[in-house]
Amino acid sequence: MEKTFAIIKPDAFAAGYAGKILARIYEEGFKVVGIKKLYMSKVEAEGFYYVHKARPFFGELTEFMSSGPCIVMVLEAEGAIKKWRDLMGATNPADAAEGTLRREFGGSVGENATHGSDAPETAAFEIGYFFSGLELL
Ligand code: 3AN
Repeated sequence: MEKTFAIIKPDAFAAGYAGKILARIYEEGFKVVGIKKLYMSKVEAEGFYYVHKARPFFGELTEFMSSGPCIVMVLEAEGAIKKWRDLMGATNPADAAEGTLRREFGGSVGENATHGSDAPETAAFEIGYFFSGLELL
């Protein structure tokens, strides 16, 4: 079993899509090992996205991620990292396949409803950034 880290981003949370996204998560067979709502500060968002700090959209991205509450989760399944990224769809909702979360709930490449880890090392970092071991029992 593999774990991945996921976010229902501020755009999707504010629009009231959290329930529908969680329903999809359960329908697809993920186990929700950790879940909480939080309102990230700019500094916390910058720490989370530090790998993107040289990218031109870093300021926009961290402003957006600290613009409102979100839901952070740890999801478990066989091949959870790829499985969750497949369910999310392409980064740009306009390119995302029919039936994916970003296609259904995303508005733009920046405000694209969900986040998911892209590799085992990033999943380990991202899970540890937001969750303690005790929260994942
Ligand atoms: P993904 O989240 O699909 O792995 P990345 O790693 O390329 O995509 O980008 C990280 C996050 O940065 C994305 N989720 C997206 O919200 C944001 N992002 C990517 N490209 C842009 C862009 N051109 N303008 C604004 N935000 C972007």
